[in-house]
Amino acid sequence: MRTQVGIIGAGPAGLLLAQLLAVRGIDSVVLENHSRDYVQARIRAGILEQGTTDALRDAGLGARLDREGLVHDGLRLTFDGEQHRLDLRALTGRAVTIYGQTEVVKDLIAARLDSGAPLHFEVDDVRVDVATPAVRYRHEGVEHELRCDAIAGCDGFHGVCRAAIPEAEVTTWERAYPFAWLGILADVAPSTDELIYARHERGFALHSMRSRERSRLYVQVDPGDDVARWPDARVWEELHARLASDGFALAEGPVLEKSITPMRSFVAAPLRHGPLFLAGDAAHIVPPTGAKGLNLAMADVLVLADALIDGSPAALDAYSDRCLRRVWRAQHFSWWMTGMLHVDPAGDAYDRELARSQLRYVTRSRAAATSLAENYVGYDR
Ligand code: RFL
Ligand code: PHB
Repeated sequence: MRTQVGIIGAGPAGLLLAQLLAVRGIDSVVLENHSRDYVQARIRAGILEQGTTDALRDAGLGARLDREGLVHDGLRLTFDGEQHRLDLRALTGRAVTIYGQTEVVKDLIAARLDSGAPLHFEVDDVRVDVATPAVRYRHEGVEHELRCDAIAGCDGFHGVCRAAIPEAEVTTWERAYPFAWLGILADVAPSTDELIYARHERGFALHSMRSRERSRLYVQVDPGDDVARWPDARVWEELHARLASDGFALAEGPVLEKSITPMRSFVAAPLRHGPLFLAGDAAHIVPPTGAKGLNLAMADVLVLADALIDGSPAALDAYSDRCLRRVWRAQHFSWWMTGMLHVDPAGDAYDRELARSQLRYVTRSRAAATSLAENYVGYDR
């Protein structure tokens, strides 16, 4: 078998890349090791930057997004029992859109399958051969070899592509955090019209949503914590305490899903090794506090699609550095938001006062608010 671009991973990065290439007449094969149902049900990101929604529309995927996406012109910060509003639109001219990653992935998979272009689920034992270049894998018990001009490693943080690059040729940077997020999806209308990020002495909390009927909420927990120790009543009790502010009332509802996500920052560079290009979580991850992971993955493949379509050595060479500028800005922003909003269990009173001072600053100074806002809506210069 032969194709122009072998794409490993049917997450947002791999699927959008396939779509962008198809629109421009470049053929690809997408290989995914999980099932379609599993990939479509994985609850993750919820916030799309304007650059991401524009890209989805340009790729012909705007119809349901425009019908069901909720445009948010602002966000809320709650600390010391007070809620403050940041007007993203007034500060930056831009907004963000609530549209779940599950929905993005469903739309992309439907578009791919409707077009008849190859997307194979439940493939096993994917091996990357950079020298040939080729991807070898097993599907329904049969061995396959896929020869390609380029390989796109869109297989997430735990994929095989990054590991296919010799260790001596990659540099990595990493930061672990002394906390994790416990997230719930609740069958109840959101108690707020915009996201609330809260810092409380008991830890961080976030009130997000998936639609006008479904709420998505998170609380900071210990990294080694277990969902079994978090019955619904305990989760709601923490959310009530941490999100509390004058005039705010949190409505409870049936919990449909509950899971714990560890938090980490990570970058591997360069993003290119010969014909192999890493994109999205395969190359970099951020803690979710800045809502950047999905948007970075989409931004990478927009650059990669252009480079592959151009095909010149200069364009392909420029891919890594072009992406890394944005990636490092998002690394800093996500690390900074995380530090400001979480409570470090090993931190002291000095750390607490620094975080409170920073929060007062971003809610009172237009300059500081603008800095937060322009990073939140997506900064690409
Ligand atoms: P993905 O989504 O991990 O997709 C990789 C795909 O590759 C498959 N795969 C393989 N396929 C074939 N062979 C192999 N050997 C393979 N190994 C793996 C996997 O099954 C999978 O289908 O990476 P991608 O495409 O780079 O997308 C990245 C995003 O998923 C991620 O950055 C975001 O979800 C992060 N994130 C958020 N990002 C935002 O922009 N805004 C948010 O609000 C936001 N909230 C979040 C988040 C991530 C979270 N979790 C659970 C980590 C909230 C949470 C709780
Ligand atoms: C979400 O809705 O899942 C979400 C929103 C904002 C974040 C992280 C996650 O910063």
